[in-house]
Amino acid sequence: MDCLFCSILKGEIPSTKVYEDEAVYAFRDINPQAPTHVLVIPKTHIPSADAVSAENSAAVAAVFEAIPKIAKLEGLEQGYRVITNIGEHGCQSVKHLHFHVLGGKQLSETMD
Ligand code: DGP
Repeated sequence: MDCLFCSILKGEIPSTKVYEDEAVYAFRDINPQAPTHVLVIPKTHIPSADAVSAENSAAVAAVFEAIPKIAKLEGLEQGYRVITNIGEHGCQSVKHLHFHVLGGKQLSETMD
């Protein structure tokens, strides 16, 4: 399977690690949209949030357990935003479930 984020997990493509545990990897987005822009991914390949099921949702829980730790590491005490894009209309470009953690400034009120 040809997956960019699986290649990052294998170390075949370099990334700037922010956090890692047995189930989760977090690294800096190559094209940051805010002072902090971290991508948080499960180590298991799930194509998108639309493919989450009872069989794989533990990986998603692990991501959301990691996010507050990452926010603390990044000094996001004033708040932050977590986004996942799904499919064409959602502008998902990498087909490996990932959550954008954005912060470090006052974010806009719009989400479209
Ligand atoms: P999305 O559009 O939601 O699928 O987000 C994919 C993100 O992945 C996008 O913000 C840019 C980022 N990205 C793409 N290629 C790379 C890469 O090779 N390294 C890193 N660190 N980020 C990447």
